[in-house]
Amino acid sequence: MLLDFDYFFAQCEELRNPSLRDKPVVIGVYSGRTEDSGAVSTANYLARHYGVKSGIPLFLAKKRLENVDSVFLPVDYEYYEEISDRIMQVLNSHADVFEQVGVDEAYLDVTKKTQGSFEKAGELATTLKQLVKNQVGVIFSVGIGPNKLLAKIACDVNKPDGLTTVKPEEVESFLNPLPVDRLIGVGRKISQKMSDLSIRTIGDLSRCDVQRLVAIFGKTLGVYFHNASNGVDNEPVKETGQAESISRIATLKQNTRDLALISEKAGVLIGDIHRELLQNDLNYRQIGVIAVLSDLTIRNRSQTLEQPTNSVETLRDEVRLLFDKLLNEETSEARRIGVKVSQLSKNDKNQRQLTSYLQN
Ligand code: DCP
Ligand code: CA
Ligand code: CA
Repeated sequence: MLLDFDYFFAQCEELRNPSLRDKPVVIGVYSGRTEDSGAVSTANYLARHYGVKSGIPLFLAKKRLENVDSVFLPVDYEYYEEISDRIMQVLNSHADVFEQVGVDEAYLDVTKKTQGSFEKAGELATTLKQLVKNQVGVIFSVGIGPNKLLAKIACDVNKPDGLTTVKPEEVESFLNPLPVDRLIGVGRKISQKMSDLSIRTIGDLSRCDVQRLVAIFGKTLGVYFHNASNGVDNEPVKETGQAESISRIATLKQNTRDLALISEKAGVLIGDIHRELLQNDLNYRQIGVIAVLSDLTIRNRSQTLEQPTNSVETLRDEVRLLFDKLLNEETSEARRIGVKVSQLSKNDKNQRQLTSYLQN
């Protein structure tokens, strides 16, 4: 699911000053040149009724709100980030994988938590809306879909405070009637170009031959438009701030080819790595070792497991095998050795907590 906070900067201002709620509120980035030079950062939905929206010049917003009891405020990023952090903290623990995007959006992969049920995902979204409203006071919209692309588009179709679910069997009928510019990457220029080719809806685009799209837009964009218009997107939700890997390296007391000595040193590094995995609730799937040889050349070996794990025994066994292999394939002594785990993923133990939470 994708969560996008509604009219975010303006909503933050309403939060600290509730008397703004029944007035059009415009947040401006003032360039300082003249009193009204600059652009609208965002506006609340009341102001949007008057045609005020992100990106338009402030003087135009003033004109559109002439004779209306409205409020213009300068951006206060620090405050908005503080609110954003509080919301993200509430959301973070409720996903298998949590990915913050910018200040006011987050993707939550909830596939495992909901056992793949779109109904349960909908219930979870409702719960999260309630939690954030109670704990922070902010409303947001949610899109739920079989992938990031659909979650994002679904989120945009009903705002503010929306909740839109697109199940796999609904993808086609959901996407087809939408205008092409709902797809990320279709801006004014491209949408004009498509319109010249009589491609106006996502359905029109999906019926285009992929070779033709590649010929017109180039390989990357052409293939992307083809896939996106057909609802195909394989981008995984990536844990925010999660390290790609955890590694440790150390210098041996003396240069050696003795597997026992190397394994002993590696054991210390493995202990450190394992502690960090546990602290961050992470599993690893790939194990790598590195050796800096006596002539200072560097050698690597790695192994990918069938399943992610956080087992320290597996790590120890695999590291020993990898160093054994490396030594057998080299003639020099090792001078420094390193151990690395990668393909990290969140451990599932929150799953049970959430299931019981939903049942209570
Ligand atoms: N923003 C900005 N300038 C833009 C677009 C956005 O400064 N041209 C800022 C202000 C927004 C925030 O980024 O509050 C989030 O952008 P969104 O596009 O999500 O817009 P809003 O949250 O304001 O509105 P919506 O309810 O449509 O999500
Ligand atoms: Ca938003
Ligand atoms: Ca946004």
